Amino acid sequence: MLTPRTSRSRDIRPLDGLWTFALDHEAGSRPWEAPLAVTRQAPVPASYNDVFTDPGVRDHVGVAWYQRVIDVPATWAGQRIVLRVDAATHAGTVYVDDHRVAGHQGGYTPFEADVTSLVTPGGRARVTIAVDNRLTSATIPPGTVTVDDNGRSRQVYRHDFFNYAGLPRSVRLYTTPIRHLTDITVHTAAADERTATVAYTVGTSGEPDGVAVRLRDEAGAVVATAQGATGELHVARPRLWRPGAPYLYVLEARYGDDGDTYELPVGIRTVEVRGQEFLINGEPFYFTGFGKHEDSAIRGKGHDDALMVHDFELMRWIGANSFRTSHYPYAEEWLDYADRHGIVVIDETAAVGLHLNMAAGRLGYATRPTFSPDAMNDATRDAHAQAIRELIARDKNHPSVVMWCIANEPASAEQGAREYFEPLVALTRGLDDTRPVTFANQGDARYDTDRIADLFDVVCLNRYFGWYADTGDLGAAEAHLEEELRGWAAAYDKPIVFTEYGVDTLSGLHSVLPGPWSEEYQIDFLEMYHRVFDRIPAVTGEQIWNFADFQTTSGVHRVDGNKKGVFTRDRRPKSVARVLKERWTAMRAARAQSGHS
Ligand code: GCB
Repeated sequence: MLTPRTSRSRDIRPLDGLWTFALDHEAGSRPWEAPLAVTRQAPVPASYNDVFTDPGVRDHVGVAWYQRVIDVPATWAGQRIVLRVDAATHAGTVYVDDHRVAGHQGGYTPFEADVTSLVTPGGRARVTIAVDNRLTSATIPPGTVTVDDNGRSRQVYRHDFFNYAGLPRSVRLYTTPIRHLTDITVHTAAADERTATVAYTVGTSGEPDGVAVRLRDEAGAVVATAQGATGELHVARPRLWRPGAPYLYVLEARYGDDGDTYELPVGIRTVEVRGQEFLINGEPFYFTGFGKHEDSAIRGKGHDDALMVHDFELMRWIGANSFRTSHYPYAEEWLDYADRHGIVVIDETAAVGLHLNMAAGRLGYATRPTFSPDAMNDATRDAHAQAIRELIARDKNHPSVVMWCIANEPASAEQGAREYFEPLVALTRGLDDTRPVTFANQGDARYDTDRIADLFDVVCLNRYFGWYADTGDLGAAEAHLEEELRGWAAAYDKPIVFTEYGVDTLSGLHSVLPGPWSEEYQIDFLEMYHRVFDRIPAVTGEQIWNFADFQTTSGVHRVDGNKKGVFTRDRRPKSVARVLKERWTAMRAARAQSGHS
């Protein structure tokens, strides 16, 4: 799938701004057939939940409606016109005037509709989008909707971040020529320093004749050309895309002499797992950074370029070289920026919460099987497969993406986990055999009880010794962490990346005797983990949970959200930030000295 970009053959009209907004019960039947009453207006891109002061909006379960009138430029006559929604969380149905033009399930990947025959250049059209935030066992992430005694729907889900909904990313109208490019896939390989290969496949709307591609370097000079819908570009003396030192070529694809043109940024790099090493361009890479969220006050998961650039800036300041898109695919702007600035990304699907019995053994709960017909079932797996397909279709060409993470903390020690995951891993590899595949393992599934880790290339661990277990006892936590890590390192000849470890920390709470929630405890906790990591060579990465405090559902475990951030929700550093900056900056300097990126 090609992300909309302008070119000499393509134009874009953003549809961001204020849309008329109504909850389902306020909208009447068939709201797409007439103008909605302008009682509320909701901003796009933004989640709707925290924008208004009405708890009925914040806690709404079900469909909400967005509507606006669009002007179609007269200059677009003779072009193909496409309406694209970057994300409708979690399901979207789109109408142009009275016609339903698209329906999509999955809240974090884009979808689009060819509306050429429904709109008139120089005319107007009414666009209506229904957004449904309900999570069920047939959605990713999964959830359950219950109805309480008062007839009110309630949404249950098994992840802690708030179930923000709406249109959190851009909506756009764009054009292509009628005969147009539909897709581009590139795979890069660098045999040695003298030559690299960019293998490409270009999809076209009609017969694939008249396809030409050329590769330009950053100075604009053409370094390779080829003809045909598939082929190879050979680049002499390639400049590689490296973490911290990115280099981007531009692949320009043309379809017919005066036809469609599309420019795709291309980073030449390789990724490989060898034994317990993670190699980028053949060199060992050690991940430093964070699990993040798309999350901020008021706009919820709404994308904002200023906030994004600031987050990247804070990551650069602190010495992070990577992040994981926990727990869903982020807006494409994140990946474009990561490509441009040399930040490494572990790209995750929205498969979070596939676990009914988290910590049940430890807490003494009764358990019921996670992988069963009335919980995570065939419909869940079908939705999960679709989530993988759409993630890879969208993000396959980003050099910053070095690994697919297909789930966060599934019940991987439970019966049925292997049967559930085996086909999904095969699907992922079938779609992209150039990147390693992983999942983030949860503490109930140890090296001796996990049933699926061998299917994957990298062991990613989320651990909370010293917080949820051994609370306040860092001595015991250190022993338990080390014992478990050594177990994984001995059992699996694979790299281990720590994808979560962290403690809730109330910014401003200080203590001479560091206890949980204090800033001092966060420092002691992270330093303890780092001591252990440094003793175990199989550990090839540390991504702290979380980059910033973020909003969660309300409950007895959280006070206005999850406070495990190294930064507060408004991006102020907690004391630990300087400690991390020192460690990661020193690690970066040591790597640079040894010639590694
Ligand atoms: C986890 C989850 C993450 C939570 C975190 C926590 O294991 O993967 O989504 O936010 O723990 O803070 O409890």
